Amino acid sequence: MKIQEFELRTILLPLVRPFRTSFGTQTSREVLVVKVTDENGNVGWAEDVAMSEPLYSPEYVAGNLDLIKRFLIPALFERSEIRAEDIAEVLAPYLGAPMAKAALETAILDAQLRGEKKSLASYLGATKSKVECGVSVGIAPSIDALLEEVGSYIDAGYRRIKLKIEPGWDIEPVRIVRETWPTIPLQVDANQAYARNDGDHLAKLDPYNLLLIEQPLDEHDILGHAGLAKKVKTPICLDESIVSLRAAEDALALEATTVINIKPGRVGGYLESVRIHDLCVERKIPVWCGGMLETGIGRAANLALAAMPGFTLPGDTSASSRYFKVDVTDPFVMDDGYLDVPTGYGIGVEPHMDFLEEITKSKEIVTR
Ligand code: NPQ
Ligand code: MG
Repeated sequence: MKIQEFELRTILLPLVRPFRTSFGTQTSREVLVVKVTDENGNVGWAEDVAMSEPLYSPEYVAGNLDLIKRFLIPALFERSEIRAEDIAEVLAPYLGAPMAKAALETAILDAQLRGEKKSLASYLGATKSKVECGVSVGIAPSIDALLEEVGSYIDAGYRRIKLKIEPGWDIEPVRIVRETWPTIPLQVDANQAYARNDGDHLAKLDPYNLLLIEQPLDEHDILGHAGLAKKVKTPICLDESIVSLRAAEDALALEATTVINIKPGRVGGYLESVRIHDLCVERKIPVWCGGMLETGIGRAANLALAAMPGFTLPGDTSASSRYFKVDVTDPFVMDDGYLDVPTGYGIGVEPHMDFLEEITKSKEIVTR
Protein backbone atom coordinates (compact mmCIF):
# COMPACT_ATOMS: atom_id res chain seq x y z
CA MET A 1 0.00 0.00 0.00
CA LYS A 2 0.93 3.64 -0.27
CA ILE A 3 0.53 5.37 3.07
CA GLN A 4 -1.28 8.68 2.76
CA GLU A 5 -1.34 9.91 6.34
CA PHE A 6 -1.17 9.06 10.01
CA GLU A 7 -3.38 10.51 12.71
CA LEU A 8 -1.77 10.44 16.16
CA ARG A 9 -4.08 10.97 19.08
CA THR A 10 -3.71 10.73 22.81
CA ILE A 11 -6.80 9.83 24.81
CA LEU A 12 -7.48 9.55 28.52
CA LEU A 13 -9.89 6.96 29.93
CA PRO A 14 -10.67 6.67 33.64
CA LEU A 15 -10.33 3.17 35.14
CA VAL A 16 -13.34 1.69 36.94
CA ARG A 17 -11.11 1.15 40.00
CA PRO A 18 -7.51 2.03 40.86
CA PHE A 19 -5.05 -0.62 39.63
CA ARG A 20 -2.12 -1.08 42.00
CA THR A 21 0.98 -3.05 41.05
CA SER A 22 4.51 -3.15 42.46
CA PHE A 23 5.33 -0.17 40.20
CA GLY A 24 2.55 2.11 41.39
CA THR A 25 -1.16 2.84 41.32
CA GLN A 26 -2.93 3.77 38.08
CA THR A 27 -6.31 5.49 38.15
CA SER A 28 -6.65 6.21 34.44
CA ARG A 29 -5.28 4.94 31.15
CA GLU A 30 -3.63 7.36 28.74
CA VAL A 31 -3.32 5.80 25.30
CA LEU A 32 -1.64 6.83 22.07
CA VAL A 33 -4.02 5.83 19.28
CA VAL A 34 -2.72 5.51 15.72
CA LYS A 35 -4.88 5.75 12.61
CA VAL A 36 -3.39 5.22 9.17
CA THR A 37 -5.00 5.92 5.80
CA ASP A 38 -3.73 4.55 2.49
CA GLU A 39 -4.08 5.92 -1.04
CA ASN A 40 -7.30 3.93 -1.58
CA GLY A 41 -8.90 5.25 1.58
CA ASN A 42 -8.39 2.06 3.57
CA VAL A 43 -8.10 2.95 7.24
CA GLY A 44 -6.24 1.05 9.97
CA TRP A 45 -6.31 1.48 13.73
CA ALA A 46 -3.96 0.46 16.52
CA GLU A 47 -3.00 1.50 20.01
CA ASP A 48 0.47 1.93 21.45
CA VAL A 49 0.38 0.06 24.78
CA ALA A 50 3.04 2.22 26.44
CA MET A 51 1.95 3.77 29.73
CA SER A 52 2.02 7.50 30.55
CA GLU A 53 5.19 6.91 32.54
CA PRO A 54 8.10 4.48 31.98
CA LEU A 55 7.17 2.20 34.90
CA TYR A 56 6.46 -1.14 33.20
CA SER A 57 9.04 -0.66 30.44
CA PRO A 58 11.21 2.24 29.23
CA GLU A 59 8.58 3.45 26.75
CA TYR A 60 6.02 6.14 27.62
CA VAL A 61 3.29 7.98 25.72
CA ALA A 62 4.92 11.38 25.21
CA GLY A 63 8.25 9.79 24.32
CA ASN A 64 6.70 7.47 21.77
CA LEU A 65 4.66 10.28 20.24
CA ASP A 66 7.89 12.22 19.68
CA LEU A 67 9.77 9.14 18.40
CA ILE A 68 7.00 8.23 15.99
CA LYS A 69 6.79 11.75 14.54
CA ARG A 70 10.50 12.49 14.51
CA PHE A 71 11.92 9.19 13.21
CA LEU A 72 9.50 6.33 12.58
CA ILE A 73 6.91 7.95 10.30
CA PRO A 74 9.59 9.67 8.17
CA ALA A 75 11.29 6.26 7.72
CA LEU A 76 7.98 4.75 6.58
CA PHE A 77 7.30 7.66 4.21
CA GLU A 78 10.63 7.01 2.48
CA ARG A 79 9.02 3.92 0.95
CA SER A 80 6.50 4.67 -1.77
CA GLU A 81 4.93 1.24 -1.32
CA ILE A 82 4.96 -0.75 1.89
CA ARG A 83 3.38 -3.83 3.42
CA ALA A 84 2.96 -4.67 7.09
CA GLU A 85 5.49 -7.48 6.67
CA ASP A 86 8.18 -4.88 5.79
CA ILE A 87 7.65 -2.54 8.73
CA ALA A 88 9.94 -4.16 11.32
CA GLU A 89 12.87 -4.13 8.91
CA VAL A 90 12.32 -0.51 7.84
CA LEU A 91 12.13 0.64 11.48
CA ALA A 92 15.00 -1.56 12.74
CA PRO A 93 17.70 1.15 12.47
CA TYR A 94 15.90 3.03 15.24
CA LEU A 95 16.67 1.02 18.34
CA GLY A 96 14.24 -0.17 20.96
CA ALA A 97 10.68 1.15 21.18
CA PRO A 98 8.88 -2.12 20.41
CA MET A 99 5.53 -0.65 21.53
CA ALA A 100 5.78 2.31 19.18
CA LYS A 101 6.83 0.05 16.31
CA ALA A 102 4.08 -2.46 17.11
CA ALA A 103 1.44 0.29 16.96
CA LEU A 104 2.58 1.42 13.51
CA GLU A 105 2.86 -2.13 12.18
CA THR A 106 -0.56 -3.08 13.55
CA ALA A 107 -2.31 0.00 12.14
CA ILE A 108 -0.80 -0.71 8.73
CA LEU A 109 -1.68 -4.41 8.99
CA ASP A 110 -5.27 -3.47 9.87
CA ALA A 111 -5.56 -1.20 6.81
CA GLN A 112 -3.90 -3.84 4.62
CA LEU A 113 -6.25 -6.60 5.79
CA ARG A 114 -9.32 -4.39 5.41
CA GLY A 115 -8.19 -3.77 1.82
CA GLU A 116 -7.86 -7.52 1.32
CA LYS A 117 -11.19 -8.22 3.08
CA LYS A 118 -9.49 -10.57 5.55
CA SER A 119 -9.69 -10.77 9.34
CA LEU A 120 -6.60 -10.47 11.54
CA ALA A 121 -7.53 -13.79 13.17
CA SER A 122 -7.47 -15.66 9.86
CA TYR A 123 -4.27 -13.85 8.80
CA LEU A 124 -2.52 -14.94 12.02
CA GLY A 125 -3.74 -18.53 11.74
CA ALA A 126 -6.24 -18.49 14.59
CA THR A 127 -8.06 -21.76 15.18
CA LYS A 128 -10.53 -20.74 17.93
CA SER A 129 -13.67 -18.61 17.65
CA LYS A 130 -13.64 -17.64 21.34
CA VAL A 131 -10.97 -17.45 24.02
CA GLU A 132 -10.92 -18.21 27.74
CA CYS A 133 -10.62 -15.13 29.92
CA GLY A 134 -8.47 -14.50 32.92
CA VAL A 135 -8.31 -11.36 35.02
CA SER A 136 -5.47 -9.50 36.68
CA VAL A 137 -6.22 -8.32 40.23
CA GLY A 138 -4.26 -5.39 41.65
CA ILE A 139 -2.71 -5.19 45.10
CA ALA A 140 -5.70 -4.50 47.36
CA PRO A 141 -5.98 -2.14 50.34
CA SER A 142 -6.94 -5.08 52.61
CA ILE A 143 -7.55 -8.82 52.54
CA ASP A 144 -11.30 -8.19 52.79
CA ALA A 145 -11.20 -5.87 49.78
CA LEU A 146 -9.16 -8.48 47.87
CA LEU A 147 -11.66 -11.26 48.59
CA GLU A 148 -14.52 -9.04 47.53
CA GLU A 149 -12.82 -8.10 44.26
CA VAL A 150 -11.73 -11.66 43.41
CA GLY A 151 -15.24 -12.90 44.31
CA SER A 152 -16.81 -10.41 41.91
CA TYR A 153 -14.61 -11.64 39.05
CA ILE A 154 -15.34 -15.29 39.82
CA ASP A 155 -19.06 -14.46 39.89
CA ALA A 156 -18.67 -12.73 36.52
CA GLY A 157 -17.29 -15.98 35.10
CA TYR A 158 -13.53 -15.37 34.83
CA ARG A 159 -11.74 -18.67 34.39
CA ARG A 160 -8.39 -17.72 35.88
CA ILE A 161 -7.32 -15.25 38.54
CA LYS A 162 -3.97 -13.49 38.60
CA LEU A 163 -2.93 -11.69 41.78
CA LYS A 164 -0.40 -8.89 41.63
CA ILE A 165 2.16 -9.43 44.39
CA GLU A 166 5.09 -7.58 45.95
CA PRO A 167 7.16 -8.06 49.11
CA GLY A 168 4.69 -7.70 51.99
CA TRP A 169 1.69 -8.70 49.84
CA ASP A 170 2.31 -12.22 48.64
CA ILE A 171 2.08 -15.42 50.70
CA GLU A 172 -0.87 -14.37 52.84
CA PRO A 173 -3.19 -13.07 50.09
CA VAL A 174 -2.40 -16.16 48.00
CA ARG A 175 -3.08 -18.47 50.96
CA ILE A 176 -6.47 -16.89 51.65
CA VAL A 177 -7.60 -16.73 48.03
CA ARG A 178 -6.60 -20.38 47.57
CA GLU A 179 -8.39 -21.35 50.77
CA THR A 180 -11.55 -19.53 49.64
CA TRP A 181 -11.51 -20.93 46.06
CA PRO A 182 -9.68 -24.28 46.27
CA THR A 183 -9.95 -25.13 42.56
CA ILE A 184 -9.84 -21.81 40.68
CA PRO A 185 -6.84 -21.59 38.32
CA LEU A 186 -4.61 -19.07 40.13
CA GLN A 187 -1.31 -17.36 39.34
CA VAL A 188 0.72 -14.37 40.55
CA ASP A 189 2.63 -11.50 38.90
CA ALA A 190 5.45 -9.65 40.70
CA ASN A 191 6.46 -7.18 37.95
CA GLN A 192 10.16 -7.50 38.92
CA ALA A 193 9.63 -6.72 42.61
CA TYR A 194 11.89 -9.44 44.08
CA ALA A 195 15.63 -10.07 44.36
CA ARG A 196 17.79 -13.07 43.49
CA ASN A 197 18.01 -14.11 47.13
CA ASP A 198 14.21 -14.20 47.59
CA GLY A 199 14.07 -17.83 46.42
CA ASP A 200 13.36 -19.27 49.87
CA HIS A 201 10.59 -16.73 50.41
CA LEU A 202 8.95 -17.32 47.01
CA ALA A 203 9.13 -21.09 47.59
CA LYS A 204 6.52 -20.50 50.32
CA LEU A 205 4.03 -20.08 47.42
CA ASP A 206 4.65 -23.70 46.36
CA PRO A 207 1.85 -25.27 48.47
CA TYR A 208 -0.88 -23.20 46.79
CA ASN A 209 -1.00 -24.94 43.42
CA LEU A 210 -0.29 -21.83 41.35
CA LEU A 211 -0.15 -22.09 37.56
CA LEU A 212 2.92 -19.84 37.53
CA ILE A 213 4.77 -16.91 39.05
CA GLU A 214 5.25 -14.13 36.52
CA GLN A 215 8.41 -12.01 36.28
CA PRO A 216 9.66 -12.11 39.88
CA LEU A 217 13.04 -10.47 39.07
CA ASP A 218 14.49 -7.64 37.02
CA GLU A 219 13.75 -7.88 33.32
CA HIS A 220 17.45 -8.22 32.48
CA ASP A 221 18.11 -10.92 35.05
CA ILE A 222 17.65 -14.06 32.95
CA LEU A 223 20.27 -15.98 34.93
CA GLY A 224 18.61 -14.96 38.19
CA HIS A 225 15.31 -16.41 36.95
CA ALA A 226 17.12 -19.62 35.98
CA GLY A 227 18.50 -19.84 39.52
CA LEU A 228 15.09 -19.15 41.01
CA ALA A 229 13.48 -21.83 38.82
CA LYS A 230 15.71 -24.39 40.56
CA LYS A 231 14.61 -23.23 44.03
CA VAL A 232 10.90 -22.74 43.47
CA LYS A 233 8.50 -25.49 42.36
CA THR A 234 5.91 -23.05 40.97
CA PRO A 235 6.66 -22.59 37.24
CA ILE A 236 8.35 -19.30 36.33
CA CYS A 237 6.77 -17.29 33.49
CA LEU A 238 8.62 -14.34 31.99
CA ASP A 239 6.77 -11.22 30.86
CA GLU A 240 8.95 -8.06 30.82
CA SER A 241 12.08 -10.07 29.85
CA ILE A 242 10.57 -11.43 26.63
CA VAL A 243 11.18 -8.47 24.30
CA SER A 244 11.78 -10.47 21.10
CA LEU A 245 11.97 -13.94 19.56
CA ARG A 246 15.67 -13.96 20.39
CA ALA A 247 15.03 -13.10 24.04
CA ALA A 248 12.53 -15.96 24.19
CA GLU A 249 15.09 -18.35 22.71
CA ASP A 250 17.72 -17.23 25.24
CA ALA A 251 15.38 -17.52 28.23
CA LEU A 252 14.35 -21.03 27.16
CA ALA A 253 17.95 -22.09 26.51
CA LEU A 254 18.94 -20.91 30.00
CA GLU A 255 15.88 -22.61 31.54
CA ALA A 256 14.79 -19.31 33.06
CA THR A 257 11.14 -19.81 32.08
CA THR A 258 8.79 -22.73 31.38
CA VAL A 259 5.76 -20.63 30.37
CA ILE A 260 5.70 -17.47 28.21
CA ASN A 261 3.42 -14.46 28.31
CA ILE A 262 3.22 -12.83 24.87
CA LYS A 263 2.32 -9.15 24.67
CA PRO A 264 2.46 -7.92 21.09
CA GLY A 265 3.48 -4.40 22.14
CA ARG A 266 6.40 -5.65 24.21
CA VAL A 267 7.83 -7.76 21.35
CA GLY A 268 7.36 -5.23 18.52
CA GLY A 269 4.10 -6.47 17.04
CA TYR A 270 1.83 -9.33 16.02
CA LEU A 271 4.25 -10.77 13.47
CA GLU A 272 7.01 -11.22 16.08
CA SER A 273 4.33 -12.57 18.44
CA VAL A 274 3.49 -15.30 15.92
CA ARG A 275 7.17 -16.23 15.67
CA ILE A 276 7.41 -16.55 19.47
CA HIS A 277 4.17 -18.56 19.50
CA ASP A 278 5.57 -20.92 16.86
CA LEU A 279 8.82 -21.38 18.81
CA CYS A 280 6.85 -22.19 21.96
CA VAL A 281 4.61 -24.68 20.16
CA GLU A 282 7.70 -26.41 18.78
CA ARG A 283 9.24 -26.52 22.29
CA LYS A 284 5.96 -27.48 24.00
CA ILE A 285 6.05 -24.30 26.09
CA PRO A 286 2.57 -23.08 27.15
CA VAL A 287 1.75 -19.56 25.98
CA TRP A 288 -0.82 -17.00 27.07
CA CYS A 289 -1.70 -13.50 25.93
CA GLY A 290 -0.85 -10.72 28.37
CA GLY A 291 -2.72 -7.47 28.74
CA MET A 292 -1.79 -3.80 28.96
CA LEU A 293 -5.17 -2.31 29.87
CA GLU A 294 -5.97 -2.00 26.19
CA THR A 295 -9.04 -0.23 24.86
CA GLY A 296 -11.26 -2.19 22.49
CA ILE A 297 -8.81 -1.40 19.66
CA GLY A 298 -5.92 -3.33 21.21
CA ARG A 299 -8.22 -5.85 22.88
CA ALA A 300 -9.69 -6.89 19.50
CA ALA A 301 -6.25 -7.62 18.06
CA ASN A 302 -5.14 -9.50 21.19
CA LEU A 303 -8.17 -11.77 20.92
CA ALA A 304 -7.17 -12.69 17.36
CA LEU A 305 -3.70 -13.61 18.62
CA ALA A 306 -4.99 -15.52 21.65
CA ALA A 307 -7.11 -17.61 19.26
CA MET A 308 -3.96 -19.27 17.88
CA PRO A 309 -3.54 -22.92 18.88
CA GLY A 310 -0.48 -22.49 21.13
CA PHE A 311 -2.32 -20.14 23.50
CA THR A 312 -3.32 -22.92 25.87
CA LEU A 313 -3.63 -20.88 29.09
CA PRO A 314 -6.28 -18.21 29.73
CA GLY A 315 -4.84 -14.74 29.12
CA ASP A 316 -5.27 -11.29 30.66
CA THR A 317 -7.82 -10.84 27.87
CA SER A 318 -10.56 -9.50 30.13
CA ALA A 319 -13.88 -7.90 29.27
CA SER A 320 -13.92 -4.15 28.60
CA SER A 321 -15.83 -3.69 31.88
CA ARG A 322 -12.84 -4.93 33.92
CA TYR A 323 -11.15 -1.61 33.18
CA PHE A 324 -13.57 0.87 31.61
CA LYS A 325 -17.13 2.05 32.17
CA VAL A 326 -17.29 2.96 28.48
CA ASP A 327 -14.89 1.54 25.89
CA VAL A 328 -13.89 3.30 22.67
CA THR A 329 -15.35 0.44 20.59
CA ASP A 330 -18.39 -1.74 21.13
CA PRO A 331 -17.58 -3.29 24.50
CA PHE A 332 -16.12 -6.79 24.72
CA VAL A 333 -18.61 -8.66 26.88
CA MET A 334 -17.78 -12.00 28.46
CA ASP A 335 -20.08 -14.96 27.95
CA ASP A 336 -19.52 -17.95 30.25
CA GLY A 337 -15.90 -16.85 30.79
CA TYR A 338 -15.13 -16.46 27.09
CA LEU A 339 -14.74 -13.53 24.70
CA ASP A 340 -15.58 -13.94 21.03
CA VAL A 341 -12.77 -13.42 18.55
CA PRO A 342 -13.73 -10.63 16.12
CA THR A 343 -14.56 -11.90 12.64
CA GLY A 344 -14.74 -8.62 10.70
CA TYR A 345 -12.02 -7.43 8.35
CA GLY A 346 -8.74 -6.36 9.94
CA ILE A 347 -8.98 -6.11 13.73
CA GLY A 348 -12.76 -6.29 13.25
CA VAL A 349 -13.74 -3.28 15.35
CA GLU A 350 -13.92 0.47 14.92
CA PRO A 351 -13.81 3.24 17.48
CA HIS A 352 -16.95 5.24 18.21
CA MET A 353 -15.79 8.60 16.90
CA ASP A 354 -18.01 10.78 19.09
CA PHE A 355 -16.71 9.17 22.26
CA LEU A 356 -13.14 9.08 20.98
CA GLU A 357 -13.27 12.84 20.31
CA GLU A 358 -14.73 13.43 23.76
CA ILE A 359 -11.77 11.79 25.51
CA THR A 360 -9.08 13.10 23.13
CA LYS A 361 -6.35 15.21 24.75
CA SER A 362 -4.28 15.84 21.61
CA LYS A 363 -4.58 15.04 17.93
CA GLU A 364 -2.31 15.67 14.98
CA ILE A 365 -2.19 14.57 11.39
CA VAL A 366 1.09 13.74 9.70
CA THR A 367 0.97 13.65 5.90
CA ARG A 368 3.54 12.51 3.41
C1 NPQ B 1 1.44 -7.19 33.43
N1 NPQ B 1 -0.77 -6.09 32.98
O1 NPQ B 1 1.08 -8.28 33.10
C2 NPQ B 1 0.65 -5.95 33.09
C3 NPQ B 1 1.18 -4.75 33.68
C4 NPQ B 1 0.46 -3.47 33.65
C5 NPQ B 1 -3.05 -6.73 33.11
O2 NPQ B 1 -1.52 -7.12 34.82
C6 NPQ B 1 -1.54 1.02 32.76
C7 NPQ B 1 -1.07 0.56 31.56
C8 NPQ B 1 -1.42 0.25 33.88
C9 NPQ B 1 -0.46 -0.67 31.47
C10 NPQ B 1 -0.66 -1.80 34.93
C11 NPQ B 1 -1.70 -6.67 33.74
C12 NPQ B 1 -0.79 -1.00 33.79
C13 NPQ B 1 -0.31 -1.47 32.58
C14 NPQ B 1 -0.05 -3.03 34.83
C15 NPQ B 1 0.31 -2.71 32.53
O3 NPQ B 1 2.52 -7.10 34.00
MG1 MG C 1 3.11 -9.19 33.91
